[in-house]
Amino acid sequence: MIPALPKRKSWGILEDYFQYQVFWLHPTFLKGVVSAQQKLQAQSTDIMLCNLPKTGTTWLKSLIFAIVTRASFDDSTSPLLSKMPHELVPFMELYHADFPMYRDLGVPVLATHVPYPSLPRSILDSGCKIVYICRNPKDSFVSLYHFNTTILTSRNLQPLGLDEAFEMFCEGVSFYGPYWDHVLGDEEMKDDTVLYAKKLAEFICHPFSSEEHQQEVPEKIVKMCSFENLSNLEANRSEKRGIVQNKMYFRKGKVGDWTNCLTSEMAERLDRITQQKLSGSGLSIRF
Ligand code: PAP
Repeated sequence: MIPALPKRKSWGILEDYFQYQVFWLHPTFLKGVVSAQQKLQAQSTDIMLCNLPKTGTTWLKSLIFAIVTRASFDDSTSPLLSKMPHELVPFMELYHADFPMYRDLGVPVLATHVPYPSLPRSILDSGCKIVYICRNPKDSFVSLYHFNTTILTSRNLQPLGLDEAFEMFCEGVSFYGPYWDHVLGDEEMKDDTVLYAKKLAEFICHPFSSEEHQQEVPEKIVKMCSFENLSNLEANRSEKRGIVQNKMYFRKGKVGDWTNCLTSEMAERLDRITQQKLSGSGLSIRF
């Protein structure tokens, strides 16, 4: 099937992107997506975390893992203190292609970058909870650009220049892009993380009790999962998964870092595209 799909040069990695359904992917991920679409056996108790790359996967994985496992672990015993969140919450496209029932540590949380309309039918039929996180396109683009550049440089490959990567992103050609076809929601989580952690816990059927509120359990979880805490842990600073160093998932963790990378012309162009693409949808993204 893959050779028949529309193809574009990718952001500098050797493999091209192929357009499957609406989004662009490297063949390795594409095979995993198709296989998960065919084989995944979702359970009604599963919690699916869906989002575009570089929009908050690591942060949300850590928060959801901490919320769901808080009866067994607290902020001094959590596996999050010694393992990278990506090790604790498996990625559907990589793990569930071959192990459709796999749940790491028995925790029913899975993550995927597949957009909603392309999720495996079994997820939609199971009635499981789906949590979607989104981040403004300028910071998402800049984060993806830095990640891509770091990986390619570490492998002595030539990364795509900023202007060319930006052009492709605007055209919708990026890892799991187009960005605009994928997103919904906005970025309140950064402003009041404790409030949104409480809402999240309620939504995934793990609400905090009044006793837990008194003991400030939500606050402790948010602190444990903060960029400042996670990025300083040994497991996230020095370990590696395949060719990717864990510390690459913890760059700055800030809203608005795009100002250090994009010209005002580029920013205006991306804002314009976002406004056009989302107009009439009822969705809004804060610029
Ligand atoms: P992924 O989709 O490839 O797993 P993802 O975790 O979504 O990546 O994105 C990484 C971004 O989240 C980085 O943003 P930056 O490049 O703009 O700095 C990273 O710093 C940020 N990040 C990682 N962990 C946290 C956290 N606990 N809190 C806030 N931001 C975080």
